Order: sequence, then structure tokens, then C-alpha cells
Amino acid sequence: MTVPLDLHPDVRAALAEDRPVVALESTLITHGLPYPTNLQTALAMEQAIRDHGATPATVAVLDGRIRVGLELADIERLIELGPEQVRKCSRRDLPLVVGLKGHGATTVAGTMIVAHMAGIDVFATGGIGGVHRGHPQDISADLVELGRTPVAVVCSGAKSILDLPLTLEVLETQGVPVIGYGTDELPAFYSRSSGLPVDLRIESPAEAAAIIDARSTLGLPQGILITVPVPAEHELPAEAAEQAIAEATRIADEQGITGKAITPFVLGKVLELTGGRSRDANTALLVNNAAVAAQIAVALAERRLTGR
Ligand code: PSU
Ligand code: MN
Repeated sequence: MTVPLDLHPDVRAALAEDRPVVALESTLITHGLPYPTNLQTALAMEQAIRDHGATPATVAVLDGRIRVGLELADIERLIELGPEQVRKCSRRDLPLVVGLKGHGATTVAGTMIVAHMAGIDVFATGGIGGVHRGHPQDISADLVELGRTPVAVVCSGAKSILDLPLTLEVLETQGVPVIGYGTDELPAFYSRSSGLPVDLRIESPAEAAAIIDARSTLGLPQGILITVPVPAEHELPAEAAEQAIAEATRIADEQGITGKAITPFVLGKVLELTGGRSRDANTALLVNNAAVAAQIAVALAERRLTGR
């Protein structure tokens, strides 16, 4: 069996010509955001990437084929099939959906694996998985993937529904540098600051590109986490966010929600509890991260072109 990997013609052409490409995940479309916010946000992220001079490559598995770069009709199909028919696809799930010709929406881990297979260095998303509050044995496969797959992930930290200090500890163990893009503090997803320090603050796409290049020159296998705070005008005040998250987590525990169902459940509850304000923050940071990732991909392509 050869790898059933289908690159969209635009993505294939960009990669062949060493032009910048940014990978996007699909779990946030099928499991992370409600309709129609999911469709609007997926398209807005792709547009933000194009507006900044790069080619978007949204990743998913359809009919057992790994797709890198989707058409509007593919995104609509994923949404219509919904979470019942589209498997949330982390590392462990890829052989299941490919083997049995199913459908999969890739998580951060799943998207990193596919991006690396396709030769894409930069990936934008909202928040990575992490260590769950009160369940320190529930460590997202995203953290382990970041330790072993060389893709730069541009995000707003880990979802703040997680235990951020423990998440940083696991990232350290995995050898993953956590970089703050214009910030000294790890962003807390819905809010700009967490009080937790990042490993290094940078200010420009060129610095991110230099670090990505150095990782590659050194032959190190790990990913790099580039964290970008939600734009200030869309920030959810830390206290309001924290209250909603604590309450949502309590309800999830009470209802015995576990495993991969926790994230969608808690995010849904937070949305209810903040009267939809968490959605504004979520979509704003996603589109902003896509734009930053595109700028980084452009800087990386320029750097490689000029050999410095
Ligand atoms: N961030 C969101 N919504 C999501 C996710 C992240 O705002 O749905 C998804 C991402 O795909 C991430 C995954 O990789 O949740 C982590 O899931 P788990 O904790 O089960 O590893
Ligand atoms: Mn988990």
C-alpha cells in the first residue's frame, strides 16, 4: 500500500516551487466550533493565509484518503457528516480511518503528522491539547507529538480549560521550546496572559524562521510552539474566562465525561456560560494565528531562497 496522500493542486504547486504553505487542522471544524461559526472560521483562516502570501492546506481524511488542502465542498461535507461519522483523528486514529476507509478530522497531533509527511513546516491552530485539570494522567497526544515531529505550531497556547503549569512541564520534558510572539507570558487562549513565562520572546516572523531553520540544521526532531495572544479587542477578561472554565470543568466531572469527549464538552459549556463571548475570542485568535503563521511561512521561504 502506498500512502493515500492527496495534495490539493495549489498545495502541490506551492510546495514544488518552495513557496510558503500553512497547514490547518480540521478537528476544530467538526468537533470544536458550532455551525455556522466553524465554516466561517475555516474559510476566514484560509483567506487570512492567502492575504499574507501563503497557501492554506487544511488537513482531513475523507474516504480513507489523507487530504492536504480542501475545497469548499470538502469542508461542507465534513460538517454535514458531523462528529458521529468523522473520527477525531490523533496519532492513534490515523491507521483506523485510513485502513477502513473512514473519515477523520485531524487534531493538532494528526495534522502535524500529515504536514510533516507532505513537507509543510508551519501549522496554525487555536490551542493545543495539554494536561487536563484534575486528571494529570490525561495528557494530550499533542504534547508527545510536539516532542517527535518537526513542525512549528502557531497557537494561543493550550486551551485554558487545561492545567497550564503541568502542560508546560510536559512540553519541557518533550524538548519543545515554547516561544511567545510579542509576549513574555504564555497566552491563556481566551485571555492574553496566564502569569506563566515562555522560554523566549520574539517579535518578528524572521526570528521565528531563524529558529525553525536552526532546529532543522541541528537535526532535532521536535516541533516548536509559537504562542500568539488573542487580539486585545477580542480578549475575554481572565476572571470571566476562568469562572466559566471552572464551572464547565465541574459539570463535566459531575457528568462523568472523560477522554476525547472532554474538550468538546467543556468548550461547549464555556460558550453557554459566557453568553457566546468565548466564541468571539476563539474565532479572532484563530484567524490572527493563521495570519501570523503565514507571515512566518513567508519569512522561512525567503530565508531558504536567500540561503540565510
Ligand atoms: N482547540 C479548540 N477546539 C478544539 C481543539 C483545540 O479550541 O476542538 C482540538 C484540537 O484539534 C486539539 C484537540 O488537537 O482538541 C486536543 O484533543 P485531546 O485533548 O483529546 O488530545
Ligand atoms: Mn485527552
